Amino acid sequence: MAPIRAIVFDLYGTLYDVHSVAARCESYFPGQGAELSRRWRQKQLEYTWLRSLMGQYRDFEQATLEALVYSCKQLGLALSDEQRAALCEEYLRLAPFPEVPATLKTLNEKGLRLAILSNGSVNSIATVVRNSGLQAQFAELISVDAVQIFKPDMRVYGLAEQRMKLDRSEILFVSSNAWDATGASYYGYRTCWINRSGQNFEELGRTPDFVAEDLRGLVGVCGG
Ligand code: 2OP
Repeated sequence: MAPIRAIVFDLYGTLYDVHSVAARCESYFPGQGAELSRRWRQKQLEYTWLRSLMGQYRDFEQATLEALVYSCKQLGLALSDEQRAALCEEYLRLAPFPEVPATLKTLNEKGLRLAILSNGSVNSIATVVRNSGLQAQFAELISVDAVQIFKPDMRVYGLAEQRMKLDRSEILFVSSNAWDATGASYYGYRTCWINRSGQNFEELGRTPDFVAEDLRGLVGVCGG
């Protein structure tokens, strides 16, 4: 088994808390913030999968906007243009989970190269990472824009191997999205599923090589 030389992270839900937008949702729609945030995230993912299957790629920012409009209509919430712009802007200011900054620093100090591979657009990924001050932690920021199709298409996972100039056997892929970890596993990466909320894994024919409650578990996985 080749030693792990790089860790490639999913972004939304893995490094950054997508539900950090719930507070702004709640300020606009009191009592509906958490539900809107939950439905918005689920519809956003559904739209990425559907657009990939239809061959109708639009970037993640567009999918995020369309999912917000749908979710507000579904909940009967009157979304103004200003609110729509402000909520989508929140997606560019997501908060990293508490343990992320220190753990990324530790992993870098261990000599591992770190990267992000995300459905996000080139602009979204760079903006989220810059807004959280973590840009120095990553050797590569990799967007599906390069292949114009979303995860879990195999062409997406191949981008990390290409950009990192490593063999897939040398890369650990990390995601809190079990379907994403499954796709990476089928591509040939070793995978770590970040299971923050005690969920069960997907029934899609693969299981993760490692499971951790948060990123701190990676330190042990990579020779703690
Ligand atoms: C990401 O690609 C899957 O949305 C998740 O960051």
